[in-house]
Amino acid sequence: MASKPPTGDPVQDAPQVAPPQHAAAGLPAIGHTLKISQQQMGVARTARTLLKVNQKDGFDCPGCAWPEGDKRHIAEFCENGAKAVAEEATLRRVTPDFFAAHPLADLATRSGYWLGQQGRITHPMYAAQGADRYEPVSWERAFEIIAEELTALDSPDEAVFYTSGRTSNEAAFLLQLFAREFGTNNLPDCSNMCHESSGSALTETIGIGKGSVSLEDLHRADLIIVAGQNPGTNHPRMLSALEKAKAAGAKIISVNPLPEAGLERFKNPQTPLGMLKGAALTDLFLQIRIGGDQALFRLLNKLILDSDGAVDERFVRDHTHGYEEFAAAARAADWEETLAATGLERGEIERALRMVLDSRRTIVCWAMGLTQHKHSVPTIREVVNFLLLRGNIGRPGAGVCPVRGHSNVQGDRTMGIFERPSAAFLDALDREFGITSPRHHGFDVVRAIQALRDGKAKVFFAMGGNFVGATPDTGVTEAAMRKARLTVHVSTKLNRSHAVTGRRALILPTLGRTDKDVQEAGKQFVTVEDSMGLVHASRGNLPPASPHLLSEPAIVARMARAVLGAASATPWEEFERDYATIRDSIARVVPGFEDFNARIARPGGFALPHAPRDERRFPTPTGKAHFTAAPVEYPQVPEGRLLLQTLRSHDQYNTTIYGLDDRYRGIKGGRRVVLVHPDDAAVRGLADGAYADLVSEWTDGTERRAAGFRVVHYPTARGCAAAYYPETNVLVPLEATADVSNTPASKSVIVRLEQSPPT
Ligand SMILES: Nc1nc2c(c(=O)[nH]1)N[C@H]1C(S)=C(S)[C@@H](COP(=O)(O)OP(=O)(O)OC[C@H]3O[C@@H](n4cnc5c(=O)[nH]c(N)nc54)[C@H](O)[C@@H]3O)O[C@H]1N2
Ligand SMILES: Nc1nc2c(c(=O)[nH]1)N[C@H]1C(S)=C(S)[C@@H](COP(=O)(O)OP(=O)(O)OC[C@H]3O[C@@H](n4cnc5c(=O)[nH]c(N)nc54)[C@H](O)[C@@H]3O)O[C@H]1N2
Ligand SMILES: [Mo]
Repeated sequence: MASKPPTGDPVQDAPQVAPPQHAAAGLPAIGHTLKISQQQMGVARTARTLLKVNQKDGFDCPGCAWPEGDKRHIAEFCENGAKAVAEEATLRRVTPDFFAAHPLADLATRSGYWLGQQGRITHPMYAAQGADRYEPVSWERAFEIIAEELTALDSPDEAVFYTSGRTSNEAAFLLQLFAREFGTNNLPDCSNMCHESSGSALTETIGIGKGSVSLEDLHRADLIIVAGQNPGTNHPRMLSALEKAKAAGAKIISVNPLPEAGLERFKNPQTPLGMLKGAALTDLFLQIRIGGDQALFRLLNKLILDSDGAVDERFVRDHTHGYEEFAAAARAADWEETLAATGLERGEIERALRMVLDSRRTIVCWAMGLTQHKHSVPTIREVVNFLLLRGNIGRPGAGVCPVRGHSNVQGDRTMGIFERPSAAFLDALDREFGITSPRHHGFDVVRAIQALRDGKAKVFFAMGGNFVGATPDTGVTEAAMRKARLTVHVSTKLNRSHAVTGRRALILPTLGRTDKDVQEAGKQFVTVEDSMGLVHASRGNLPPASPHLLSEPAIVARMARAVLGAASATPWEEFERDYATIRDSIARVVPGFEDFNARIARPGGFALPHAPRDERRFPTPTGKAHFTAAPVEYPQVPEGRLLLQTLRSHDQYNTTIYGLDDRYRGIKGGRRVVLVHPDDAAVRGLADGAYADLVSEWTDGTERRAAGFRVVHYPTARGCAAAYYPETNVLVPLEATADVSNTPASKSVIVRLEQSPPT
């Protein structure tokens, strides 16, 4: 049997602190996996479900987007994947009785942890204007309400359709089609807060916004640089790939303000020796200051240029553009400035350079530590410069590896979930469906919040996710959302976004990855694309959490019929009846999906084309890869302030909180902690265990406060601090975004710490 969810709230947040660990996975990980799984699912369901994760006949893990190798283990999942599965396959239920007992005002006082722990939502629910709680509503009525509000708008651009990255290709394709047929490109998605900076930088420089390496490339690399990423927690299966690469002789450089346990040593739970000893992963740890990466790569580029024979001149000549201008800028890189920006020592950078020059095949992997800064796009462009210099794109064992977050965030974008779609994509869509898609760009996440705030957007629809929980400037965002005429959330579980609603609000409960999906034409499967561009099928096998759930494709199809009515010639009914018909349309609209249904039937799926990787062809306007030469930037932190990064603990999936521990960092039983270097804490008179408010200071003179954080003396880089998201979203100003990509700069928030009495 599963155990009962927690009842008391606020859940006691009383962090206990031990020294950080130096290895990831191993036996404690297995024990923790089974404990959490059994609390949610009971013993039998745990076994039945976990054995299907990432198998060729099973479902895609709803955790991260790391690819599966071709040879699969019986247990092809990790501790955190298992937790993601347990969250979804839980036996706990949120029924209409629950909503009767918990008015909206009550839900609004609950923590995200408490809300999520209540279980799967079983019925469509509606909060009418002025109502104090949600009540059950029929699906027909729910779609009527959406149609009423959408058709009453002055312009289709007053509606916003958000997507979180778990949505299948099929559902994503239908949602963007519906939005465009309705008349708007307002399709913000979680990617806007995540890898948008990578997409922007890569599209401009190599012509495609996706990573260029496969798992085999990682296994073959001489040098892997992991910058701004914590795979031990967020992509645990990546550690197996790093272990394999090391066994074949690769070297690893970690670039991070924090010493992350997973990158230090990995105890592979799938091999007996691994369990016992574990493999050391990192050869060189560069403990960089937050935001110092562009300066680091710029200097490395100068040093490469200065080293005889280090530049791959033939590649540069035949395949690149803009070299001279870039080289001039790189030659001007300055040691002193770089040391100040990075906080590193000269000897460390020289060691890194030797490893770079010794490597014939180099891969750079990165995640949020590189993408969520004001200067993230130029930072990632500098990484591209670094790889181009030595010809490290478009050959085996080398390339760019942005490691994606949500399990289908990359696929959703491929399917057209994008506020700035290309004309070619829209032309193909219009041809297939006989529609005229709008050509003007739509709102991304931050612009959608601004539009809601300013009364320019009035209906908000979310395909999954937790919009108000995940976005910056919580106070501003929640007020903006409350101004909407209607908010609609297609969800599996409760979260903050269900408590902070527009005047009318709907919750549409849906099937998850683990649920069996049966439509008129029989049992259905969906497809997803992983971080390396492999597309494969995902089949749930559990009886759905409730008989009243609809699948995501069914919800979009029915919404479209209710809103567009007879005016639409799109076969929405057929799409709902048989998802293979959706794939037939995708095959005609999206390049790389030709013959989709036949190719997806092969076990393991297929790889999407990637011109730089496959043929060393760069689909940029010049047909070449572009060197770029932006000025070097790094955060300027005023005297007495710290640079705060907002990151994930080991027991959370974005805004879904599995538990209150962060095992590898030695934190237990609480999330309101701030990690500070002991010397920085001492200067402020903050003992380990003291409590402080975090006060962010923005350039317009405004301040934002998050109160009552336990100070933890921690070996982070000097001048830097770290605390968990989403609790710290309140500190990130809506206008603090990355240049070009407009991604919230949630990894570089200037804060001061004010000692506060313990709470
Ligand atoms: N279990 C679990 N898995 C997940 C998620 C989850 O929440 N839980 N989330 C998923 C999603 S959507 C995503 S996007 C990914 C996120 O995966 P990550 O990007 O690994 O997640 P974060 O916790 O944000 O960690 C950021 C890392 O970058 C480092 N860092 C911060 N600032 C800088 C900097 O300026 N320079 C450098 N070099 N490093 C820096 C931090 O110390 C930290 O190690 O994980 C995905 N997988
Ligand atoms: N300060 C700060 N803010 C950040 C970040 C950060 O590092 N720091 N990271 C950013 C990043 S990288 C991301 S990706 C975003 C994440 O933003 P989101 O994707 O919006 O947030 P999640 O917390 O992943 O969404 C969880 C909710 O998704 C719903 N859900 C789960 N599975 C399914 C499903 O199968 N179908 C449907 N319809 N719903 C489902 C559940 O109701 C659950 O409560 O947050 C961003 N915000
Ligand atoms: Mo993400």
